[in-house]
Amino acid sequence: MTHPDLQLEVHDDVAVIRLTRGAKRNALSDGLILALRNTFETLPASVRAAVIDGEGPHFCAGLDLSELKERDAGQGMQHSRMWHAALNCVQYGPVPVIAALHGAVVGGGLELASACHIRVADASTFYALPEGSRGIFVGGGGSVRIPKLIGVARMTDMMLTGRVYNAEDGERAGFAQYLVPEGTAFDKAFELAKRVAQNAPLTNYALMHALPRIAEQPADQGYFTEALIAGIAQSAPEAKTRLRDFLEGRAEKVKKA
Ligand code: 1HE
Repeated sequence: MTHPDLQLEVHDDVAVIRLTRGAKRNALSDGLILALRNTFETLPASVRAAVIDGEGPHFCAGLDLSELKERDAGQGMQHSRMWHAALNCVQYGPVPVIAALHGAVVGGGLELASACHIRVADASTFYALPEGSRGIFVGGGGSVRIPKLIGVARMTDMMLTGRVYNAEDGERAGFAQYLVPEGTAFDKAFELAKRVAQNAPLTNYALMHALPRIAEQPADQGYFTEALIAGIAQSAPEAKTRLRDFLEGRAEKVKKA
């Protein structure tokens, strides 16, 4: 499914998915959300990692407010479920996704960013949840994912008071794992994606699909699930080759940070 506001480029094993609705600050229309879902569902098999970024001065202004028409409760619920399905395709899709953030990362834009596996923010980035002021609530999975990044107390404060986090405070709070100079988020995200793409696919799969589920399980079940996925990962031929490479001095050592 192609969409005029979404661009997919494949650079060898890295896909670059770009919101191209800069004039509207990459506001997410229903069509764009569906196209995003379709893009993650149909990524070429050669792709091992993805970068998502936004054209223009802002990453994403969230829900397209011009589409927020009169909906009854059932339609509102279905609309939110549509977002859930799409952002689940980002989080639990085929490959790790790295968000390159700049400018506004607000509302549904922050929900999209929080569905990604790594967030790289440049110094122009700011984070907000204006839903509180617009008389609505998050509906794109934000109440599940955002507290996992910054905690329930910070999210509550943001929505109650309209608090905006700048890039530096945002990184400290846990929104982003990397903070880079203005204008360099995409380059850093792409560099990380190239690195991520080198991992054994089963390791990446375990990190994307097993780790978040294990983290939600009671400890005893978590240990058991961990043992299962650890056994599966190390039985892959690629794992055996990589271990042999290390033991025979061919693999990179861990270097001091
Ligand atoms: C939009 C949207 C939008 C901009 N829907 N059209 N999100 C918000 O409440 C954030 C609303 N947006 C803003 O606060 C600002 O636009 C920004 C801080 C992101 C950017 O400011 P700025 O000065 O660079 O741009 P602008 O002049 O405000 O916007 C440029 C155009 O984009 C303008 O349209 P134009 O036809 O007058 O040029 C804006 O109307 C349009 N635009 N943001 C529609 N969001 C699953 S539930 C999720 C719930 C939410 O996400 S609620 C939060 C929605």
